[in-house]
Amino acid sequence: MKTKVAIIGGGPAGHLLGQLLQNQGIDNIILEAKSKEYVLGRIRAGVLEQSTVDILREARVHERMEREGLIHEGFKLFFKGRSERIPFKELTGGKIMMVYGQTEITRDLMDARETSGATTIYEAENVTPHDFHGGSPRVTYEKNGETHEIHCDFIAGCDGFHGVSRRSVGAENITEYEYAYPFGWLGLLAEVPPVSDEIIYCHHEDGYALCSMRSKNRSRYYIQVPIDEKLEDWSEERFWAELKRRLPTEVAQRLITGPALEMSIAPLRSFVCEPMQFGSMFLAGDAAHIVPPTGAKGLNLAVCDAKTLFDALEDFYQTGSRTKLNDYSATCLDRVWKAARFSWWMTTLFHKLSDNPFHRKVQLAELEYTMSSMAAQAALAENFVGLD
Ligand code: RFL
Ligand code: PHB
Repeated sequence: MKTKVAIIGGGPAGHLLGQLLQNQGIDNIILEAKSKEYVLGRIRAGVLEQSTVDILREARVHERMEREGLIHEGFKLFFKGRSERIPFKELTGGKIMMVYGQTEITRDLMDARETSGATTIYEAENVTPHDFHGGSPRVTYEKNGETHEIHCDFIAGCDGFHGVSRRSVGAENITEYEYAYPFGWLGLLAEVPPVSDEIIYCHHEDGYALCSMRSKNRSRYYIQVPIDEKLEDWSEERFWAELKRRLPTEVAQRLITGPALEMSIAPLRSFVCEPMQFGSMFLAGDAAHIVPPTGAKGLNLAVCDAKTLFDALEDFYQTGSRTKLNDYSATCLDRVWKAARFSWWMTTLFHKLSDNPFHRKVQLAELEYTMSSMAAQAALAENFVGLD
């Protein structure tokens, strides 16, 4: 087989890149290790920056998002019995966030791809990129016991943190920066109305809590748990009781509980690899970087990478210039490190970091300072809605 761009991974980064290329008639194939149903069954992010909304519009997968997505203009912030609000729209000259699940974006992109007739190979096994430093880049994979080979101009490694693309790069060509936090998030999704029409970030002495949503009838809640916590030790009743205990009383009293559609624990990690380009292979999204979800940046970064790579590929196919391709790493990493910094800052500000009361005192001082300073609130808002 032959194509222009072989895309490894059919998550949001891979599917969006495929859609943008497809719209411009640039031939591409997506190789996804899992089935379509498995990919759509993963519950992950839900908060989109304005720039992500704009890119999805450009990709022409915006109709359902605009119908069903919820526009947010601020978020709530609870600490030490105080209930505050960050009006980010007001503080950023009009920028909003959109609540629309990653699962829904992926579904919209899959539907658009099916309509376009582009090729996606699901349940592709042993996907392996070859010769991306040489003159004949290609990707091999196995399906139904047979080995296949795809010759291509470029390989896009969009296969997430545990994917094969980054692992295929020799250690001498890559630098990895990593920090694993000693806690994770226990998340629960339920078909109940959200406790608030805005997202709530809650600092509590026993650990962080987050109240979010996917729609007016579907809520997503998280609580901080130790990294070695076992999911089987958490019944739904125990989750709801602990969430209520961490929320201010008047909010806990309003909380509507219901059967869980999904419950899972996600470890929190900061990770960046440099560079993001290796010859004719480019990494995009979680394959190149992971941020803890506290700043809601992971999916937004993946979308920005896919768009930056698309712009560079489009320029190459239109003009023959490699300038944008050669700038890909530097362009992405500038934004990635700023998001890594913000996500780390939000994480260390809100979570219980240790049993040492010094940490909590400093966190409370920082939260109080933030609420007393318009400049600090503006900096928080500017980073939350996404830097240009
Ligand atoms: P994805 O979504 O991980 O997609 C990668 C795809 O590649 C496939 N794959 C392979 N395909 C072929 N061959 C291989 N060898 C392959 N290995 C893997 C996988 O099956 C998958 O379909 O990466 P992408 O596209 O870069 O998108 C990134 C986002 O998914 C991610 O940044 C966010 O979801 C992160 N994240 C969250 N971000 C937020 O902003 N807010 C959140 O609440 C939030 N919650 C989460 C999260 C990530 C989680 N992970 C990674 C476990 C919750 C979880 C549990
Ligand atoms: C979510 O809705 O899953 C969500 C919201 C805000 C975050 C992280 C996750 O910061």
